[in-house]
Amino acid sequence: MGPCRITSETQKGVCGASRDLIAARNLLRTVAAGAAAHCGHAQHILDFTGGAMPRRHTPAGGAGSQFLEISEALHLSSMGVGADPAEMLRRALKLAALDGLCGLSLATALEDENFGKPEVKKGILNLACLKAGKVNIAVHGHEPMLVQALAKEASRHTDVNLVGVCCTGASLLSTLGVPLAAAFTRQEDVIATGIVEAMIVDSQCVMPSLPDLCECFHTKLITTSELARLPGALHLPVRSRKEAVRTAKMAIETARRNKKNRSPRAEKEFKNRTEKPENAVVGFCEDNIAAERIAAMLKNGAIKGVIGAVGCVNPRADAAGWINAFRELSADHVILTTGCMAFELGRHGLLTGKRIFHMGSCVNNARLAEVFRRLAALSGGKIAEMPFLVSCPMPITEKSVAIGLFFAALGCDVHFGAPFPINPHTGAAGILAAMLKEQYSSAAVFESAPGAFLAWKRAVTGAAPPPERRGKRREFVKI
Ligand code: BF8
Repeated sequence: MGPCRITSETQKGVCGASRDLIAARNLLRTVAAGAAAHCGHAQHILDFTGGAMPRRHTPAGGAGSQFLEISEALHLSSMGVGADPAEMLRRALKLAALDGLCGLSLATALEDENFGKPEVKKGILNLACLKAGKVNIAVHGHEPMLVQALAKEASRHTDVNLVGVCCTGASLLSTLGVPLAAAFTRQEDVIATGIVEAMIVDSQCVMPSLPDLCECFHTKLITTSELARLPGALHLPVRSRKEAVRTAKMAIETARRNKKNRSPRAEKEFKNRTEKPENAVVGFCEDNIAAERIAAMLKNGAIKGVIGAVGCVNPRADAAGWINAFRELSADHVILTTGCMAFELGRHGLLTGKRIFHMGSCVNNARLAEVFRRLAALSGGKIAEMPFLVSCPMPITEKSVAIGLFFAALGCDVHFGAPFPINPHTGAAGILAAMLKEQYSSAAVFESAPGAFLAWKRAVTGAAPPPERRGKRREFVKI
């Protein structure tokens, strides 16, 4: 009895659950968790601003009904409730669409309205944007309610260097051009430089290792979310604009006072590092991406398609291989990127704003959806008829899976690398494929090897692979 794992097609669990039921149930729970994070993020901004849900983002069931859907999905997929894999998968796709409306799009619209719309600008990335001679403050997480007040307050202190981490950092980079020190996998490295006086975290993708790690250095860990508390951290809540201003002042003061505790050895070691800040062009959004030009390039064949490179970067995957794959594809595709993938592409010097465009944080995948909608409209077609693909090559979190299926629900083909959100060889994957094809005119592709993914992409776009890849085509699984 438990955990629900089955190794063969004919086997059933002690309770009678089949492999397909277990696979479908797991996918639904994954999407529910991802949607809960994004919809919660949007709701927290609404709570912060005291605003109401805008009409265009209100689901058919009324404001707040997205949370009921999430709750129903968890109920349905718990032990001994639903036993129909098709119903689970239907719900998963519905929830992914709701995630797009009430999570990604709503959070993006609220952030634009309250914290400013991104503008194209130069930015810098990686750990080298920390400064040995300054009080370094890193702001990390996903819900950027503090950052405007923090950036304003930081600008009053010439000795303070503010940097971002993860999606709060991507948001700060896009709107204010604040340097982005790290994405998810490198958040511990920021503290381990030994020259960060405070790390202020809000919510999501904040490693539980941070309190222990901060114990090893002088870094003060500050939490701001009522939901995401960390043991031993200083909690300075950000529940309103007034509180954001107060917390920003207190956090900066705490960090400035803490500089005296920095180890001179850590400072010396940091100065000896050879890594340089990586330049990038950032701040792209649906309003400044030159959709007419991209539509014209699609029409005249200058590019073969538009690819969204989204989601996490997994140290267990061939991250370098994926970066090379997108580098290669950028020769004849426009690539829009967000979240950790955007940081990783930037770290490799690829965010030049020519073919690969930084579109912000993971909730800002709503911007990709809007660009797709506009490109389809300019081309006189539907999203499903356009050469669009969203690739999520290393989906660590549930959020990445919800995002991928949101695009599939829009009619866009979606690629998932490992770990696959559903075993593509199960009957459940077959049901999902049929639903995507019949109801959403889309497909899902599962491929964990960058080279095989490239071969597949070349095959579907009709382009010849570069000479070194000829003869190396592998099987891929398209459902
Ligand atoms: O939401 S890409 S590891 S940081 S989940 Fe997290 Fe994955 Fe990074 Fe932003 Ni998105």
